[in-house]
Amino acid sequence: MNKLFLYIVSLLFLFFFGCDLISEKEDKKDLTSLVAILVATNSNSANTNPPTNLSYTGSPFVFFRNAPISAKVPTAVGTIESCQTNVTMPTGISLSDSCTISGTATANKATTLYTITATNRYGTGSTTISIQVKDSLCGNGVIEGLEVCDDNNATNGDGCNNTCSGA
Ligand SMILES: [Ca+2]
Repeated sequence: MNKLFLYIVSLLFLFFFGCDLISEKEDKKDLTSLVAILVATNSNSANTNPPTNLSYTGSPFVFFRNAPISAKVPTAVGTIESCQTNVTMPTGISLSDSCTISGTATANKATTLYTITATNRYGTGSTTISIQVKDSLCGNGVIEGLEVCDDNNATNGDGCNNTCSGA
């Protein structure tokens, strides 16, 4: 009788202890899921930043008339949803909703400061850049705008022609 009782108690003990082990495993699974959710939520919180630290590499910019520019893509901490400039961009140059500056300037314009303001639902961020639009000068020794070559002079037949468009 005692042996049977002990046997039953042992079985019950094993049963509950076993269940506890399984449920502990489940708890660990839940904890892992919870951690994953927390990490995901935390990384999403980066997207709740206003677009601060807005910055362009290369300012002050000098654009050459009639030469397409390489797109100027800014960096910012938060996502940029819309963009504005306090002064109209040079003719032919556009500012996209993501604050990318691109296009081909078609008219010269003296050096001008532009305050670019990026906006999203959480706030704004601004930076000031300088842009000048001018003609390239053939014969100054610097390859500018649409020039193919520039040999420091405007003499034909000496390797670079007088329009700097070739030999
Ligand atoms: Ca030149």
